[in-house]
Amino acid sequence: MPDKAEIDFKGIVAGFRFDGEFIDAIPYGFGHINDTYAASFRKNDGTQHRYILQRINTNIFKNPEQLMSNIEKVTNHLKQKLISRGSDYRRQTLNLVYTVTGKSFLRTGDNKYWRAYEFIEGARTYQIVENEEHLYNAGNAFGRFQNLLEDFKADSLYEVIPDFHNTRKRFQAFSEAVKADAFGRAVKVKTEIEFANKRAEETGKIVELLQNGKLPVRVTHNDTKFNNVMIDDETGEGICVVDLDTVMPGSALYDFGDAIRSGTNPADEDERDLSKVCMDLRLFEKYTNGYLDATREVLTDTEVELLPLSAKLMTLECGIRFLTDYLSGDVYFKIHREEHNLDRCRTQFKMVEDMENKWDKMHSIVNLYR
Ligand code: ADP
Ligand code: GN1
Ligand code: MG
Repeated sequence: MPDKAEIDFKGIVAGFRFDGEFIDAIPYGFGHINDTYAASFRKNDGTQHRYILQRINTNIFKNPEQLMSNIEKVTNHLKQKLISRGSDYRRQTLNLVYTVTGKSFLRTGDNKYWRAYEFIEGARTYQIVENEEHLYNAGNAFGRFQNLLEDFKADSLYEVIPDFHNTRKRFQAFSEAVKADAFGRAVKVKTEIEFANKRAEETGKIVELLQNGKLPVRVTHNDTKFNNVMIDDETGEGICVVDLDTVMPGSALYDFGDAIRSGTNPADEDERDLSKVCMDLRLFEKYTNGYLDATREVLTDTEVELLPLSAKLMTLECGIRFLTDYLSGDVYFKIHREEHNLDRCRTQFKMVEDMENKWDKMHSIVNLYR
């Protein structure tokens, strides 16, 4: 996160159609990619309210205008669908706040890109699951999100990060990083490199089925971390899916797998005490039930059959990405301490191992829906 003092918030907020007088903007959330702030305003009647203000990470999203075009289209689609169902679109989808010139983003003089959303109050995101019903509800929310986008035209979206979940290509990039060993770190992570290498063959399994038409291409979220769904403070329901940067054509398996990776670990993603890290089967069951209760009629039998594999491959892929970034000098994911990416890699690999040990049980849970 950049030093707050360096940012001209007054100038930035003046560019948006915000209601009221700007009070302040404070860093918000725990994302690894963008810089997120909660911006507070005072209205004429004295009441205060907030907006989410985000600086888009243009090191990662090279074409923010295409990214914002995707988000605009997707949120408009979600809004229309929710309105037609009589649902509360102000809380069940992100709502962009436009700039004074009517754009979905503000480009500042220093060539930074900013966007804003209405703040969803009375709900929050969690880094780890505190209540297992939340995980059922998160699964259901991502499932409903998938359903609402069922009739959205995939080819109207830009592929903002090509091959985002192409696990095989992620493995190739990792192998290149090992070979280059630009920071002399490979020697420290021999065990992790070996762990990934042993599973190289498996990395192409989902991507190949998608490429040869055995799995359907759908519009998917692609970053279904548990902290990307807002949980209602009162009802505990998963009300709104956030973080739409990576909405692209993909596989429903990417979304399921990534959610299991993040939601079923009772510990933090960067926990150093690996004895605390596992893939909790009870949480797996909760998410699977929530997700399949919303999507079973939409998913093909092949998709359902491959749900456990997707959990393993998305977790392996994420671990490989953290390890690649560690080997490359921490250029992608924000880090807050030395070896942060290595710690994150280790939790992911521990989970992969745990899934391998619980393989049959994971299948038994999924098989109830087959
Ligand atoms: P990143 O891409 O960096 O992960 P997110 O878009 O996920 O950024 O936002 C970071 C956090 O901000 C989320 O985890 C959530 O807690 C909060 N957040 C995002 N959008 C909203 C919103 N519209 N209303 C309230 N909180 C939000
Ligand atoms: C990033 O933005 P955030 O923190 O929700 C990353 C995901 C990873 C995740 C790992 C655009 O997600 O792909 O799975 O970190 N997002 C991008 O925590 O690379
Ligand atoms: Mg996020």
